Amino acid sequence: MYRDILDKASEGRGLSRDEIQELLSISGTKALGELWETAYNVKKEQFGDKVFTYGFVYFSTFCKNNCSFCYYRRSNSIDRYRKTADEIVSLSESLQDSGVNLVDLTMGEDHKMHADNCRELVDLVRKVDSAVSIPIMLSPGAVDESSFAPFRDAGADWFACYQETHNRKLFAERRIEQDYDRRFDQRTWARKYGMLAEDGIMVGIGETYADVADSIVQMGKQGCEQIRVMTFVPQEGTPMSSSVQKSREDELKVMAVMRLAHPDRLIPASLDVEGIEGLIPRIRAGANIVTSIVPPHMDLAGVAQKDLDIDSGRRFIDNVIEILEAEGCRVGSNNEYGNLLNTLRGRSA
Ligand code: SAM
Ligand code: MD0
Ligand code: SF4
Repeated sequence: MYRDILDKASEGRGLSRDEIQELLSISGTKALGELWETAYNVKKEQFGDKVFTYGFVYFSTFCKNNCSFCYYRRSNSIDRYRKTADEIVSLSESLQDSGVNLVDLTMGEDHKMHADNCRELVDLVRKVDSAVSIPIMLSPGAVDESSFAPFRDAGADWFACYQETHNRKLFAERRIEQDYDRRFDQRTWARKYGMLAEDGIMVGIGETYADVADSIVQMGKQGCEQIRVMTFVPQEGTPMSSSVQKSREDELKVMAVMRLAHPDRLIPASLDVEGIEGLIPRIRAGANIVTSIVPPHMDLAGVAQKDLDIDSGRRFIDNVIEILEAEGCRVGSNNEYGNLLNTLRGRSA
């Protein structure tokens, strides 16, 4: 019975793989409401009313890969950009000034940045790190193990690389011509060299509840400090352009079950799926981080939603804070975020 499983989770007794799958299969307004409420309470016990905010700088949209779900896949003939180091530094500074707790430097798998053992990328991280005092997350795709120590030394605190699914067959269909194990190892390597790591999955790419349950279990085992789920948003010009986007409920359900299975992990509410409209439902389902905060009028794109809510400023920090406060949340300070990272580091040491 789902009620017993929810009670078990709220008492902090952990969840088995089968219990995770059972929770993923629940439906109906009453049961879903109970699921979200339990997840929200567990989040509150762990993190109180605090929510942290991450600024997003998608600095190069060039990519050598051909993921079937992604707008930026190499076969899509779109306009692309690559920001200069100076531009990226000043974007990061203005994000810091605006009050976000972290800057996420994200790119497509851009040949130029990956060349020569990621020399340019390491330089870039070093420059951003000397310009800002908030933590840095790096999301560069899959790189060689030899790049991790240089990333860490240059000042990257976090490394994000999402498996999307832990079903190897589905991975092969979606992340075309990419190596499952190499992608999985990115997060192991990041942690081995002293960085924090983020894993993530997508819903709506052909997965079953059994696949999602496996992912949630594997995310627990790998130990990444931050874990996420995002709904796949169909993209023009891609093989999945006419797929149907799953409902918000699907993502919220997975998010809540992640929170119950792994109470102490950071879980983002991404503004990149539904824009600002999607924020509060995700917070109510147990998220404690807001990601994909993008400054307006800087010609920066999102990933799943390349322009939704960006130039209107609706996806910028002031608006996010106002909405969170109206919900009774408090935006955590940089000091509090720094303390949280120290705790996470201590836990994985
Ligand atoms: N290129 C790097 C990589 O793939 O790891 C880093 C950035 S990539 C654009 C970040 C993530 O965006 C992907 O791992 C995927 O989870 C998500 N994403 C890409 N296209 C998406 C879409 N159409 N809908 C939802 N999420 C998407
Ligand atoms: C987000 N668009 O947080 C960003 C992206 C990459 N580390 C994160 C998927 O939604
Ligand atoms: Fe490239 Fe990342 Fe998009 Fe895949 S998800 S095509 S690696 S930008």
